[in-house]
Amino acid sequence: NDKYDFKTIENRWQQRWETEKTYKVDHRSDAPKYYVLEMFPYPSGRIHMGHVRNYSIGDVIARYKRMQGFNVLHPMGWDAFGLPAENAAMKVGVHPAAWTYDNIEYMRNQLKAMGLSYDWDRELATCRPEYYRWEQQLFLKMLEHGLIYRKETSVNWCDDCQTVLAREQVIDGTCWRCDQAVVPKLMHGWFFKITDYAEELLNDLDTLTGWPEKVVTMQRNWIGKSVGLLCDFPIEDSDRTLSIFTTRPDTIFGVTFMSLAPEHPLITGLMQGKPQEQAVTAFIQETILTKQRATPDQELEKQGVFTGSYCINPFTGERIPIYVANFVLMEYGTGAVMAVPAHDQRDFEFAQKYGLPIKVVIQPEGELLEPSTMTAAIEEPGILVSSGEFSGLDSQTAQKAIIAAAQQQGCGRPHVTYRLRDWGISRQRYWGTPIPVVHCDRCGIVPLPESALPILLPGADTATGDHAPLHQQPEFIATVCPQCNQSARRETDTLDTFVESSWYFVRYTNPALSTAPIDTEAAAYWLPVDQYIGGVEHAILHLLYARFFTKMLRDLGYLTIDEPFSHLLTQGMVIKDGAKMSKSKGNVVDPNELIEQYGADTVRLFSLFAAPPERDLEWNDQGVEGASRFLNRVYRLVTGNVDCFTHPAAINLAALNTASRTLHRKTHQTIRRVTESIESDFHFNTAISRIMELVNQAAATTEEPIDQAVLREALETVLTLLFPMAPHICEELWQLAGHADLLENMVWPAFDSEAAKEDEITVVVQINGKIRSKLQVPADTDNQTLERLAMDDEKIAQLTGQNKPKKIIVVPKKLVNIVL
Ligand code: ANZ
Ligand code: ZN
Repeated sequence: NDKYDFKTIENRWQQRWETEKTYKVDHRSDAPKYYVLEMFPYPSGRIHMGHVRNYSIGDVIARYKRMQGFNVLHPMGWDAFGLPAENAAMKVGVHPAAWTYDNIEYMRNQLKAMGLSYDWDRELATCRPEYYRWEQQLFLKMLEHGLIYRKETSVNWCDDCQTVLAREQVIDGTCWRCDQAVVPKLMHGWFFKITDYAEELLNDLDTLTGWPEKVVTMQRNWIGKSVGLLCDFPIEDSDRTLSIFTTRPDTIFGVTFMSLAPEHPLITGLMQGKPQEQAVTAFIQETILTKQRATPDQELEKQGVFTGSYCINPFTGERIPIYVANFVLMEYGTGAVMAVPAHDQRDFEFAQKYGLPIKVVIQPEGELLEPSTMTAAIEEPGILVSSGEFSGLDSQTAQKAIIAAAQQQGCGRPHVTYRLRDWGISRQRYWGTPIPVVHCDRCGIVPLPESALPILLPGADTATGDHAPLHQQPEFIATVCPQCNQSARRETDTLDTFVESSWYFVRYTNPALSTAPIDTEAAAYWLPVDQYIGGVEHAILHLLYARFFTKMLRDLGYLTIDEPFSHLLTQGMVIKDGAKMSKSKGNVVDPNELIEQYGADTVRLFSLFAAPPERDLEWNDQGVEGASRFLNRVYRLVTGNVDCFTHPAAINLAALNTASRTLHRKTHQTIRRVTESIESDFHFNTAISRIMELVNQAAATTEEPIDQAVLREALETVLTLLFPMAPHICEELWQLAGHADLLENMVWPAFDSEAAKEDEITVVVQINGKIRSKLQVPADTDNQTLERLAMDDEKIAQLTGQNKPKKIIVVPKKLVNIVL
């Protein structure tokens, strides 16, 4: 009886999987396909417990589906561009490329030590020219199809470092590196027209029935569709109009002022020559600066200033003062708001602060609103008052009527707005995909021909030399215009790294293809991803961008699907001592040390057993010990009973003693329950509990001897069901048991429903202590069911008639006594 030597066992099988390329797959197959994908990691240095959990879940699904006869695509790669590499380069003085490739090397070995069933031939790293050159080609295709444009936006600029700073690099308004004050700077940037797809991205959320409802809702809110009225207010003493967007046209008679975004283009004209001009200019500068420094979700105190101009409400003819306000966004609607302080809380606070009138035009049921006593806006719909011909209508009817009236008067029209903005993809960084265009003084912006690709990142191939942002690299910049052959400048922006992760799952379907970005045939076979697994922190941006890319690639002729991921599993965090595991909290458990100490199978098993995948996993050291003890137990059980495997597998049911029948039943019940637990939301934790129960039963000492065929069936079942979770030990024991075939190639067992059925027992039914009937029921019938069955019994029903029982006493598995 040998000891469970996980090190030797795991090494042996990992080597074999590697040399035999066990998990290599091809799309030319008659088998049904299954594509399981875990969000690929950023090569930060080492894997952490979150990775372990994520990949263990994915690996169980991959192995389970393979055993069910699917042709399973399970790839792995590296989301390898990004800022941390540049930061590390600065901190420890290595080239970002060297840092990244070293990390990939190290982390790949860590993943291999976990025994994950990836098709390693498909491994990709987004920082390799073999990947990003195709991204550059897709960029050119999108440009050609009008899906990309350039516009000027304000960025955070450090004059000292001559660089654009990301939000997180601005600390209290100063540069994180040199402490210089950050200034706003207008700069041209590239944008993807994701808003062209806003409506489809919204509507198709309804088809994502395999996604967590929470994630669907987050996406819906992010897209943020609003339906309302676009209305023009004529500006006094001018031939121009001020256009506003409102979702509450029913409140238009309650407008008492206008609020413009500080960036609104009409402001200059409105304040010109007015005594307010200086104050307005100062306010605008101040506001733009504060906004830039605030974090995106920071709530700013409402502030504003009067421009000195008025416009006219087209419905009432009233003069409306025009203000500039810090809470109005230029990028939403028209950048101008008709303010209704009685019915909008922001406007209410603004009106109170600046002493502006409040006019009630919606009456909620039962109370009469009086502006002077209101403490907050009443935002609920109601009945219109003081609204001319529309008074008396309810909000909903009035909205339609007012939109129609505006249309008729020619001052407005129905309008739909989205919160979703176009996707700014320009980064002024080194470690990213160069954008393949040149700037020519004669020809303007000229896209490079495909034959010029890839535009290599300078110095990345040798991992030496300059890794400053490209706009600081004159040798990179100098080029010739492909159109006029005269000297020109290369674009120096690189792509947002979210672009790489928007289509990597497509490239996995044929990552080696050297003639096109996408193998349409392979993609048609493998896509969509059947199961995607990753952290909920990617619930909005990454998933939205990937969905956008899928639709866009479909329209460009590369794909035939509308949605990339049919099922999504967002796994919970790994926490320790009540907090997320992180370096800064100092509560990190290193997976490597655990694998060294306990083996990969134990670590996998623990991470699957400790919690259902969608919930947070609370780390505890005893849990790992427990998983280890269990695998040792399985090892002893199988090695101690190898003789049973020489016994023929056929079971002679009629000849079984009670103990053998019980084990046979338990085996089939376990197959049923484990399969159900996996099928229903991948609840591996309950699946593992069931397997543990079967192991207990198989190891239990019994009075009568266990039939050898039954024992063999039980042990083989344990190994087969446990294989997806702890593949090394199961495969090893399968071989020890003398099997010629690999467990790897076994089919997931089907359960025999006849065998899984509990034995029937007889339960006596009494009325007032006298036996009146008998029930034949499964032995595991619970008390409540027994009561119900007793009351429903024909004889009992006759005898009790209309009498309600005073009491029902149940003696489990024996009798039911009804007291009348
Ligand atoms: C008048 C009004 C009266 C409004 C009322 C609301 C309540 P959602 O639903 O999020 O789309 N708004 C429009 N453009 C804006 C901008 N650029 N920045 C800030 N606020 C803006 O919000 C639409 C409402 O937000 C619009 O309807 C407008 O205020 C405001 F009792 O118009 B409402
Ligand atoms: Zn030119």
